[in-house]
Amino acid sequence: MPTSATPDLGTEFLERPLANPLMNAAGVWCTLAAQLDALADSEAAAIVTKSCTLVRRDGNPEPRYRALPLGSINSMGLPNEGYLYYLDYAAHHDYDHKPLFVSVSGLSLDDNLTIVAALRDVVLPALLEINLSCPNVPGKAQPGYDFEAMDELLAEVATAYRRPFGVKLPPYFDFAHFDTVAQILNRYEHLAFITCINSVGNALIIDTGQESAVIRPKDGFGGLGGDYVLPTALANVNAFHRRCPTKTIIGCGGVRTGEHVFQHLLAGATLVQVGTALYEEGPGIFQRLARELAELMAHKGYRRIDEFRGRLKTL
Ligand code: RRO
Repeated sequence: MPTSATPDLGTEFLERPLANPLMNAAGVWCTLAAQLDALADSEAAAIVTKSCTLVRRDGNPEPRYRALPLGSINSMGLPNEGYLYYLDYAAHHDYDHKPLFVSVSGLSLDDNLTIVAALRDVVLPALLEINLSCPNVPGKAQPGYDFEAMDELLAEVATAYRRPFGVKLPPYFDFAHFDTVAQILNRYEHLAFITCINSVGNALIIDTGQESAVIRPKDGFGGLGGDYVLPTALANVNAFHRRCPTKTIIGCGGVRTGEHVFQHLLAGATLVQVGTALYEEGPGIFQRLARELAELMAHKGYRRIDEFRGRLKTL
């Protein structure tokens, strides 16, 4: 029954209560300490850092990000300050205020294991998100599309880390791939959360007037985000929600309005990340999304998220 009372946006992530389900997507507004501080000061209930490598990287040549009428294309190429910078940030973060995820995207298995061991040894409440899906490093395939490599990486990380961690997956487009990946993920008890999806990799946007690609790296090939990817993101969230009932799903992809947040939650997400729209609008977006989500829930008569999370109807 519709009610005018303000809905409660509170949720829980790995047993920790959060004020709302919103956070940034790794890579957006999170490369430098000042950006992460701005997220800490925003209405986002959690924060994730830019994916880090063993050593600092400038990333790919510019232009490497382009806003589009329906989203964005990027080929940033993992520009980051190196993992020690993010460990130092994590050491000074106020975890009572909000959780901090550290995204790790080493360029090899050994690099990943070095970073993971360092994160384990500093013994912070930071949450590890292993990025299996960067589409933009020339000459490097995504582990998320090489199932054997993914399994080996997860086995090594799970053994080395011995604490709950999560993975950031690329989008999949076939039920056979959903099944295979879910089977691999379900083998690892410490794998506690799954973030779906990274950008839709290696798209090509063409400027007709210029007869040209719109970003410089990789002859214009880059990862799509924004409106273009919402249905793919929802499908992946729901596919892994169905197949991995003991894992927590974080939705990412195409979130620009409170309604999009609602759809991710309905598909089975517990937290919802914002990428392209945060890039375009800045950290003030979290207040707007929280307000729009609350308005939609009030209109539908929902008082709490757990009244509808994961309850997508099918026909
Ligand atoms: O830095 C990037 O080019 C990048 C990364 Br690591 C990623 O995971 N996803 C993306 O769209 N861009």
